[in-house]
Amino acid sequence: MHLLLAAGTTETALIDGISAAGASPELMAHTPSADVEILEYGEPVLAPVTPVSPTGCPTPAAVTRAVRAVVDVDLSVIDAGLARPTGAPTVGLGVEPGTDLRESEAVPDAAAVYERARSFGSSLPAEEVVVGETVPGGTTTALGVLTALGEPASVSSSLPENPIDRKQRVVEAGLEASGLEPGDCAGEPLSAIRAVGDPVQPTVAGLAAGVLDAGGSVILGGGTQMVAVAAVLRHAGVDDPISIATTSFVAGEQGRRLEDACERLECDLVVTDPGFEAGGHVAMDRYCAGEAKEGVAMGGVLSLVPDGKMAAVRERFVAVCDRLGID
Ligand code: AAM
Repeated sequence: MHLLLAAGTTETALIDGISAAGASPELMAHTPSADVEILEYGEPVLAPVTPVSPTGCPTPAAVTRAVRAVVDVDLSVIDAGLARPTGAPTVGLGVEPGTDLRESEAVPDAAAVYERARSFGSSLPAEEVVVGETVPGGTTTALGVLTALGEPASVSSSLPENPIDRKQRVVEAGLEASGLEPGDCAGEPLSAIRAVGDPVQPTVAGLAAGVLDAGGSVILGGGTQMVAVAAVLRHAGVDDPISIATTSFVAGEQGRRLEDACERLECDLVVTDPGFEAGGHVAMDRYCAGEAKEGVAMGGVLSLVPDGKMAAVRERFVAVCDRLGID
């Protein structure tokens, strides 16, 4: 199995109270760079911090790293607009960080990014891939794109209390700054991303479309951000089978809305519970309390864990947390 992880940034994450994918807004710029180092090496190398929420919940990258110790998963990281250096090897597709979605254009070159990612995806050996993301603020830009496309828009959050009203106000401001009404971008998904999305979205959608073009199959590893990517693909006319694999934390929070979205977009939905309530570790307790929930392909790779191996994943997760100094 091959994991394609798109790592990027959007200035949308700097909006007060919108994200917990980092201990502070300044540190959030490092989160994707550190996440991919944790996937590659088990700890940050060039990045100055381990991504934790303001209350100390470790990044889902730690879970994905733990799964990689149990299940064979090749990794390619695609630079989808990193704002800070990373010591992990990355594929460069010339993707720039995204601007605050309240600007008139959040991702000016969304269409070109999609095409470059699609071309890269189609050049890979045809196989089953998991495509994942790390982009703080990504659930807000997911709300933006779903709204611009006129899709029912329900998104999750890295915070235990989803600041959904705040996100809706941000998206309203973004649509207004772009001269758009909800639904105006139906059938034009790259215009939706250009106006109110983030650079990881056209990268993930393009990679998925390319892999499908080449005869491979795609698991979108993530929660509501991947619902937005699936909507982008469907509005772009991609009609191949797609599945979304997420965690029980997102599924539990979203309930029927997630199932309805997947039905509407004709995506299979796979939900995996890592059994963290049995863990007895502070990091697992935080996930059970609704922090972080998903990200960095956590749900995607958890779906690959064979029956009977989840206890081994939890053990490895504790070891990863120890190495990251989380106890
Ligand atoms: C990625 N790295 C993370 C993290 N994510 N490190 C710590 N906590 C997380 N939750 P929001 O829109 O609330 O910012 O949530 C989306 C982000 O949370 C994404 O970056 C996702 O990969 C996850």
